[in-house]
Amino acid sequence: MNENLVQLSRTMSYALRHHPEQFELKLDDEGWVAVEDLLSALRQRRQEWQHLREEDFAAVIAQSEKQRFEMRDGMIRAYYGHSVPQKITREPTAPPAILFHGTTPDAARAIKTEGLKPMKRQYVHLSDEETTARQVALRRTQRPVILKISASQAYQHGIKFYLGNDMVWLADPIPPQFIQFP
Ligand code: HQG
Repeated sequence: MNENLVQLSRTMSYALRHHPEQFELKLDDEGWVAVEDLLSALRQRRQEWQHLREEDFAAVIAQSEKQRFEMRDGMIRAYYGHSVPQKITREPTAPPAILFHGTTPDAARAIKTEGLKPMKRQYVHLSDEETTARQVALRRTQRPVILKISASQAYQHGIKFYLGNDMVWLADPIPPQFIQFP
């Protein structure tokens, strides 16, 4: 993906996950905004984006290694990662038996006593593949700690899980009893 598209993708994440108000946007309950509204906000933002079109969003989506945005019927949203104050509603879904979370040694120590928390985001982020969890952790540390979550067990105890995209699962806080540490 070229640098201009990377920059566009970052700004789309910022607007759709964290600060829509800085773009005069309002996310609906499920995080959607009109493609046209995001386009016109971004066109004013940067000289290079003056002639931004829906096709540019489609290029970001097609060329990204991660599935970050969903675009259909003239609407676009982030699949996950939200930190906006208004809670983005997702459909609770039964999780697979095991999910993974990759983190740093320091965070892992805290998680051992406090459990997994969403921290600055709205949901805890998990993946169904260990390799994905490792990639997530490598953003922050050279020494990833991979936690194994007994997801179906947690689900049976009333912890809610939600599908983000095909790779990313979202969840409410997960107590340590459902987490296996290496
Ligand atoms: C940690 C990226 C202390 C948690 C990724 C993590 C993902 C605790 C950090 C997505 C804790 C939060 C989300 C506790 C959790 N005490 N630390 N009790 N509970 N933590 O970025 O999962 O590229 O909000 O382990 O690929 O790292 O942006 O979550 O280290 O899919 O599309 O607190 O963001 O996707 O960090 O990443 P984050 P995450 P994008």
